[in-house]
Formats: sequence, C-alpha cells, structure tokens
Amino acid sequence: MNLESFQLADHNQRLLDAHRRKLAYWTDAVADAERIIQKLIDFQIAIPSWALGTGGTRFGRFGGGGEPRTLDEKMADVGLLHALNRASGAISLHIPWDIPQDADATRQTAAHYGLRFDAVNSNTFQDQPDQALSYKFGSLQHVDPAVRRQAIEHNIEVIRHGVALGSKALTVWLSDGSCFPGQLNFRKAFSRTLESLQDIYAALPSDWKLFVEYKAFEPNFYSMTVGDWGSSFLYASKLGPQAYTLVDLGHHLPNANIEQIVATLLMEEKLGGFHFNDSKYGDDDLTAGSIKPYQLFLIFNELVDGMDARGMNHATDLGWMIDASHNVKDPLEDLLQSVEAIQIAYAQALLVDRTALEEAREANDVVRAQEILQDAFRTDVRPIVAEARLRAGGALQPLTLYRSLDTRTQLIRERGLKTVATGL
Ligand code: LRH
Ligand code: MN
Ligand code: MN
Repeated sequence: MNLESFQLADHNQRLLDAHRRKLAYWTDAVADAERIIQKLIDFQIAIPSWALGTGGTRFGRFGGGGEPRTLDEKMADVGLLHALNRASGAISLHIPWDIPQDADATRQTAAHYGLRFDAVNSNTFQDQPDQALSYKFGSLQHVDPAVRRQAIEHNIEVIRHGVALGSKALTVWLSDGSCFPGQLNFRKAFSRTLESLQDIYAALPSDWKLFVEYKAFEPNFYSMTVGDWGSSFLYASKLGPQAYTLVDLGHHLPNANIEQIVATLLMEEKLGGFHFNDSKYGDDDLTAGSIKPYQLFLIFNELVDGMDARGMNHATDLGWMIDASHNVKDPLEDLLQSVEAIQIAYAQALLVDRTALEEAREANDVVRAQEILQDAFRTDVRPIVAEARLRAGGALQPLTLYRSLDTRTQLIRERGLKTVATGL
C-alpha cells in the first residue's frame, strides 16, 4: 500500500496550527532546538524483517492478517513506515527467513522506498528442512566439527547475501549453551565457539563489522555460551577490531544496569549496536519504551555522552535496530510506537546539560545531578520530534495517519486474512 502525497499533506495541514503552537515554546525558549531537530532528522532506526508479522508465543499465535508474505512485501511495509515517520530508512534481514532471490532487484526495490540494509542476521538456532546436520546441541560450539563447519558456512553465506545487498554488518546470535549442569564443558564450548567465530571473521569484507549478540537465557536455561556482555566482549576482543558487542535490551538478567554496560563498552570501543525493545520479565520483546522509559533515556544519556566523548557520529557509527514482535498488536502500529519512543529518549538525552551535570558530579551534589537528568527526562519533547518528522517529509502524527487510512484493512484486502510472515 502506498502513501499518497496528498494524504500526507492533508493530514499535516489539519494538524499544523496546533503543532505550531506547541513548537513555539521550543523555538522561543530552547537555544539548542535547531541542533536537536537536525540530529533527529539524521537518526534512522532499522526495522527487523521478522517484526512485520504477528510474533506469537510458544503457546499460540493470533495472526492479524495482511502480513507480508515475501521480502518485497516486507520492504513495502518498511517503506510505508518510513514514508510516515522518515526515521525507519533501513531494514535488517534474517537469513534464511529472508532470501533475496535477485539481489539487484531487491536493492532497487529498497532504493525505491529509500531504504538501506542494516546488519544481516544468521540463523543457527533452528534446523531448516534441507539441512544435513542438526543444531539440537549447538552450532558454533558443537562437539562435532562437521556441525560447526556447517554453521560457519551458513554465516559465510549470509555475509555473501549481505554483500550483494550493500549491508555492512553481520549479527551472530547463538542459542548455543546447555540446559543441565554437566551437559557442557564450558571451556571447550568457549574455545570451539571462538574458533568458529574466527573462521567467520576471516570471511568478513574489510569494511564490515561483526556483531556478537549475547543473551542470558533461552532457549538454553542452564548456560548460554555467549551469555552476557562480558563474554561477548571477550569474543569480540579476541576476534579483532572489526568485532563488536551487540546489546539487545531484553537479553539481561533482571535489574541489570544496562546503561553502565553501554558506557563501558563505548569507552572500550567495543559497542557495535542495539536491538531495541522493552521487557518486564525476560526477553519479552515488547515495544521500546513501553515498560521502562526512564531506562531507555538513561541508556541514550550514556550513548550521547560516550559517543560525543569519542567524536562519534550518532547517526552512523552504531547499528540502531529494533527487535520486537507481538501477539496482540498490529505490528506496523507497534513499530511506529517503538521508533517514536526511541526518538523521544534520544531527544531527551540531547537536552541534558552536560556541563552542569559534570559540575554536580565533581561537587558530589547527588541531588543536583539527579535533578538535571530528571529535568531532561520529564520534558515533553514530542513537538520537536514531530517537527523533525515534518521537515524530513513525514507525518506529524504517523499513527493517526496510519489509522485514518485504514491501512490494515487495505493490506488484508491485498494479501489476505490468513497470512503468515516468514520467520518467528
Ligand atoms: C534472540 C534474538 C536474536 C535473534 C532474534 C530473532 O532472542 O533477540 O536477535 O536473531 O531474537
Ligand atoms: Mn535480538
Ligand atoms: Mn531476543
């Protein structure tokens, strides 16, 4: 489904006066408003191809209909999101859930929607129908070198797909680990995984990054071979300068201080990128900012601080990706909400008075330091986020426009009610 320019123009026209009134405070009172708006315009968040369909849980799946059935339809959905918010100009693919049949044609379709390809993901956590050897007991850590070889070859194949599409990074997430004490020799599992990763690393083009994603639990519930940021950091350090840690917000043990992890990884030049989502219990993959918005803000506060300290470009020097999927929402509405929540946290972090914060810290003025952060967090930045969208050619209220166009009904008409997007 295409968003027609007159639909966008009508929508913005109707909301313009009210928007200008809200924006007036910013243009009158905030000296920094222009800088923040420009940074927001530049900031793009990649949409995962696997989030475009209803996620489901292991207890059931309640499809909403009109889901994309092919890679072209997935790109069309991300294209629609990007036309609405002008902040979703990238897609992250998962192989073999997404196999580009014709890379040139796929690239052209992506370019038509203004999309680029963010990190490509390998999948050695499931057995595919035509696969010779099973990953039941792991992939890169497996006791059998033939299984490890198969998993390595798959990752190299994913790099090849990525190169053909113009992607610049490979994300490796492993479900490898063990379910019971005694099952695994931890040291051997680590060494085998490292050796396998070294073979994959050796196949990386020189301008590529390798993201090592960690996860504390699930599907293995006793040990995970890349179980925390420390082990990911260790693998990445041993692999070399093109390897980095990827932080998925849902992959920690409860109450982990993610913002401190982010600060440390940035300081050590080993932070590669993010999978944004939110959670109350585990890897819940809920909408970004829906449960712990203050945590999201604190993470962005460390990102802005740490990236500025190293002179990094906020928009391009890290991989910004969403990793969320849902059973009860329209996936496209949910993704619009996630993108906006991320932009809000980013804008609030840009508002922090860093000089004052450092002064308060140096003076051990705990209350003042806390007030400075909370002052930024409690600021309603939605008008400048909307202004950034407007200037970039998007909608003042993407979700409102999406609903007013009855998009889901249209997609169901085009694609049918009983659709299952490939993937999770
Ligand atoms: C694992 C994970 C990882 C996978 C995705 C489908 O929980 O976060 O990033 O690739 O989910
Ligand atoms: Mn993830
Ligand atoms: Mn996950």
